[in-house]
Amino acid sequence: MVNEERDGYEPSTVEDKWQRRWEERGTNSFTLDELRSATDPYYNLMMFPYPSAEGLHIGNIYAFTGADAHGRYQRLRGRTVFEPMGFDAFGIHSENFALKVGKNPMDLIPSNVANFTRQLKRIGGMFDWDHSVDTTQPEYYKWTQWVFLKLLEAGLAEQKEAPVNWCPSCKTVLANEQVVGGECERCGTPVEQRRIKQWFFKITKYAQRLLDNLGHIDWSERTKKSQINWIGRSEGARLDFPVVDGDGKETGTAIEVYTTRPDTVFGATYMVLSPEHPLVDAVTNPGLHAPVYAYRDKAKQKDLVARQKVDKTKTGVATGGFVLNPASGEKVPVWIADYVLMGYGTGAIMAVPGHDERDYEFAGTMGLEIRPILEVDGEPLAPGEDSPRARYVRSAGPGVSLDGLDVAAGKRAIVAWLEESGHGVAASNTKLRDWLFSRQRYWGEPIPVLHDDEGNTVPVPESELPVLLPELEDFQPSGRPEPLLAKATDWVEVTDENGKRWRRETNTMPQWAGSCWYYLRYIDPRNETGPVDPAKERAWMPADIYIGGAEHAVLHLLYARFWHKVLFDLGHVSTKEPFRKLMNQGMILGENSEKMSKSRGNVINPDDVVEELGADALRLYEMFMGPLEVDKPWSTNGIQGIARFLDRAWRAAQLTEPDSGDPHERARHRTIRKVHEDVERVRFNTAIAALMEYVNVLTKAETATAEDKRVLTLLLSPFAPHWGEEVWSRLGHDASLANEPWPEFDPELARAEMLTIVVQVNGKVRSRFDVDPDLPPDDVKAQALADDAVIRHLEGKTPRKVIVVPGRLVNIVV
Ligand code: ANZ
Repeated sequence: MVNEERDGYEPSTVEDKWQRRWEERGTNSFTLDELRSATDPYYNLMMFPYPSAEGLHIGNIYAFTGADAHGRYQRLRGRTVFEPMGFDAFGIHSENFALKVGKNPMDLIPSNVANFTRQLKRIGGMFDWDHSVDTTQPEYYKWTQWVFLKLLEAGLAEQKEAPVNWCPSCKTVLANEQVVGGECERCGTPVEQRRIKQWFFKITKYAQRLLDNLGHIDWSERTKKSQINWIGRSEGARLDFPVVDGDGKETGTAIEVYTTRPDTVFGATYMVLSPEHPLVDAVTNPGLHAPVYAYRDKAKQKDLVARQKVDKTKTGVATGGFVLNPASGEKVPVWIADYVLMGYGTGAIMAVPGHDERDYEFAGTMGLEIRPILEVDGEPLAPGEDSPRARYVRSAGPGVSLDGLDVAAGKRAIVAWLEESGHGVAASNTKLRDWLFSRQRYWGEPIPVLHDDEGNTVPVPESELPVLLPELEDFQPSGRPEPLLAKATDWVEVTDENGKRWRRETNTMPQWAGSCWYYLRYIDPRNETGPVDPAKERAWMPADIYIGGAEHAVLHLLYARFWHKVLFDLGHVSTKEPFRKLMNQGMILGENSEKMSKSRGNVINPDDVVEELGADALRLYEMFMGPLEVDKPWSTNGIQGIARFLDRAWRAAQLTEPDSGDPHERARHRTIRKVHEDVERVRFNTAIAALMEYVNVLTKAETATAEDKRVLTLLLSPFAPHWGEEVWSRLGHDASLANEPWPEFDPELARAEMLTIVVQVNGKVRSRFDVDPDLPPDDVKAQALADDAVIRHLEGKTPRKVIVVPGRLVNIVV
């Protein structure tokens, strides 16, 4: 293939050689002293991979290469860059694979890790292998268990029986975050609801801070939004509806509801209790016990997420009981329906079918009264609709009237009246639920607590950590909620020094545990006395940038922030947030923009690509495909073009000096400026395009100065590090280019020659001005429309069309 044309550039030998040298010279590893004393530290963190048996996929390589190019750039800029790598190896993926091949995951993981390490070294990442972690190693999970004990001590871990999501295919419970549209996030199986005693972390206590601190970190808007929505904070009121008997007399009990729209109380024509609500028995008319109980039993089997869907056909049954609407004094019927959940608000709602869509649908199905109480120009608002012009009607009762007010005023007035009259209080709520943390599978960290026969639970003393995961021969999940570890009877039974017998906790931690704090352990992975040395933690945290997949927005990223805040409160870390800046890379798609998958047969194997064209071609190609955050299709032609570009650049670095002067000075400074500005914004694709242009300039001239070669090599090196080192050494340097300074540009020399833009109004030339050739078309257009002569010729009319011909012309049609 292309090798004959390569003029001596032979990627496989060059790449092998430099990978060996980096390792021998410790180019990318830190000593302890360097770690402690770095004056300008830059913690370049990327989401660590789970080491599957298949090896790294091209998407992993994409994320890691983007992060690595960024890290290499920061290093050339003079920062001390820490770029660790590790393995997130507990969890159901590894366990299922182990079951499939009939081996213990303990025996499989090391070979997967070895294969991943080989591949990661092969792509030339600047990884500091002396600071690697593997979450399944006892010296690592000892500290994961330690964090669990800290949460327990702080009163943030509790065991309780509750309705939970059960995935019948994964044969374990799931956290709410793992249920997407009623299905298991991992395998797509509809989840079932079960009542089982489980471990929960009280993440809800941190909801407000998890929200508030989003304002202080530089994260993609998309991810922030996902967290805000997931936490789901709302403002409203809680109000009491007294229960009345058949004659309308108050029984002394009241049912409290949570509503975000207390102002719509005059439109509340019925009430709905969650089937699990504790007052269902008390309100149900004895004659209706049979249908009410039958409905309740059926609801138990449904999962919580499916129950909340707006478009789901609503079901429910009347209890025959009544409550009083506190504002209107009317008697309204009480129903039970599964669209109201026990775990949210108070588990009871005032139903306002005139304005709430779900209530509207339910009322329609059940023939209940629909009473809109907000109108615009005499027309009622539709359910779910909002308008600043809406005013209340039919909203007056003993003690309060909202008629004629707008919504903002109505909300204030009703809350004031509720509080004054004692019918209710202003209240807020969050959708976030406590984090269900235990799992019934084998391949996870044991939870370090002991239980006795009387139901007491005690932590395993810190000195006895880690609680080692026992080796189980048969770890096939049973499908019953009893955890697998219960089978390890020798391990489960413990006798303490007083002869008292205990049973070990047999639930394991979920796959999210190890990844909640690995970025701390990277800094100090061999520490035996604590999770991380405080001085090193202070030097390196928070991570300056965190690059990884967008799918972790409300799973890993929420959990890690929560653990970090707890560790901060307990004085174990010095920063409130773990990750200062977050970037999400896009996906690499198949050649036809479809997802890559084994079943489609369109998976690109990175080993094959590296074998054929070299790691640098792969790296450079992936970075050239487009902005890091965007999804983009793979192109075999594209990567071959990039391999040829590396050859051209190789030859350019060997061109002879010009006879005199510095003919490419301006082009060189322009290139430095463009590459610098683009790389700074993580716009690698346009930076690479600028380097291609520069290589064309040199190639055409058939000359290059030493300075041209120095600049080209350094600028290209973050993307093609092996190529860079080889060229650098051939230019006569002994030391690695990784510690060289990043080239600087002179703004005067970097200024591009200006282009003259002609502006036409209705086909006639009316003005001219000069612009920088890099000015985006929208800015050129804006400048044309702001031009004095143009404004005169527009005579106050609005242009119908503005056409920009880049670099030449703006045509305005009025
Ligand atoms: C009356 C009303 C009128 C409501 C209206 C909304 C619109 P967010 O905003 O998501 O927090 N609700 C309260 N508790 C519920 C539960 N346990 N299960 C299902 N729905 C529940 O939602 C708050 C609103 O969701 C509450 O405000 C309540 O309906 C409903 F025009 O009360 B609203």
